[in-house]
Amino acid sequence: MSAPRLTRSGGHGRGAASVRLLHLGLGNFFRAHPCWYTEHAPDTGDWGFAAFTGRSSSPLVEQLNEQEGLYTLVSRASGGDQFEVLASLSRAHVAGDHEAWLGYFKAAELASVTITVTEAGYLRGPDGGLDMGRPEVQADLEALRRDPTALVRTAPARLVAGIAARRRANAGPLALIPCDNTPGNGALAERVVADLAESVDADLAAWFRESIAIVTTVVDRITPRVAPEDIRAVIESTGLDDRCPVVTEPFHEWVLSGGFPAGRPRWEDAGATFTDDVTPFEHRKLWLLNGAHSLLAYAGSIRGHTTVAEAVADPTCRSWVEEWWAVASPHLDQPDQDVAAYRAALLERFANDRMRDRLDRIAADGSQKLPIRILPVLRAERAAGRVPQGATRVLAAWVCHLRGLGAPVNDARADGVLPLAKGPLRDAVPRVLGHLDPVLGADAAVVTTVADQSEELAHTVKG
Ligand code: CS2
Repeated sequence: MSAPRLTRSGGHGRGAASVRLLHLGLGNFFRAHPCWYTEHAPDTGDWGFAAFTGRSSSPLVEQLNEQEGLYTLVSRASGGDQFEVLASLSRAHVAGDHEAWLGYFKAAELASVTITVTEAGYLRGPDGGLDMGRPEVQADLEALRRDPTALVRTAPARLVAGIAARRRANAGPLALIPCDNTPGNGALAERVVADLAESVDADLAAWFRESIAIVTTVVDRITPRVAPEDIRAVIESTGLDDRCPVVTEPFHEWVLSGGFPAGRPRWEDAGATFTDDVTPFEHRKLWLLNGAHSLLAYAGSIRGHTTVAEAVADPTCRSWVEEWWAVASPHLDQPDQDVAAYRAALLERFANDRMRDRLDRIAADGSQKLPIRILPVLRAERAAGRVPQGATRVLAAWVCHLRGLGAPVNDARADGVLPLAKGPLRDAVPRVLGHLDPVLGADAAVVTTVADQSEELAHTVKG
């Protein structure tokens, strides 16, 4: 007999809570993290999510709605899996359901909007503000000026459209909670939304500043892509046919700073940390976890590995991770023993070989990731007169990746960056580094070290 489909009406999970939380960027991370924290808050029954993808059609949205928002979270430890049905997602929508999007904003019960659109989704220009020169931003701006309820496509415009709808409905304040893995994500989201709101209507921008509380967060939970065998494992273990499970690690961290004028679930009782300043947590996570991830993604895939666990089991890659951590750790504002414990825990997380977290997932969008994961430490080291080999090696591995070694290039800025990496290595390195930061591209000591390490890395592979 075939397994019954996972659905609320089939008696699984619990009833859908009314929607008081809205999410932009429905994907695996959202389902493994904000949904998990909401599920584990003691008042979970009062807090349902409605979540939207950025796409006009999405098999995931269809599957989730067939399952009435339910899905299985597989928490994958090195010793075994735990299966849990999460029920905090009440409704899933495609991007084109714009009326529904505006409808949620108009409802006074809506308390928070969480966002995961990746750094690239904020469409920032070189000055950190919204890049008004992009055709898609211009198209959305014109549409909003013509009709604030018109269908718009970019994340900043969708947020502005929602905020305008809330203002017209006089539905009161709410919190905007970006959960993207980028420093100062609150200020970043605030800036691009304010820039667009200002261009649409100065009164709207003023209302946004008064009424929308901005929350800054640090999020952490490694969430690999789901493989077909994961779907089979869920059916075998739970006896339920779930077409869209999520696999994640047991570890999770959420640090938040900001106000919640319309209330929020008791996420602290699920383990979230509320603080005045997320910066120390942010640096620790972005530099130690994500910096090492990027190093493994490029250097590890060049050395023939497919997953993080395989790469970190390679003594050469592992020594490069330790070398990067030795450079980065003294710049953290935390007691040495805490940093040491965090590093030890990270090694265990990376070594979890049941996760199959693919390096090509992490290799994507290096042009966006390296400036926040590696460059702050590299700049601090240069200011102290040092050329930190542990940091330059990550850049060297990225240069090799752009030159065709290891994981395939998949980068939002590929058109700009790939041509720079072509040609003789010693000409390419200053161009690529200059794209990340003109000062670096002109720094002879860094350029020479990166070029030497790139040669060494390419040679290790051939040798
Ligand atoms: C990874 C992150 O994609 C990447 O570059 O480093 O997705 C990482 O798995 C998460 O930040 C973990 O919280």
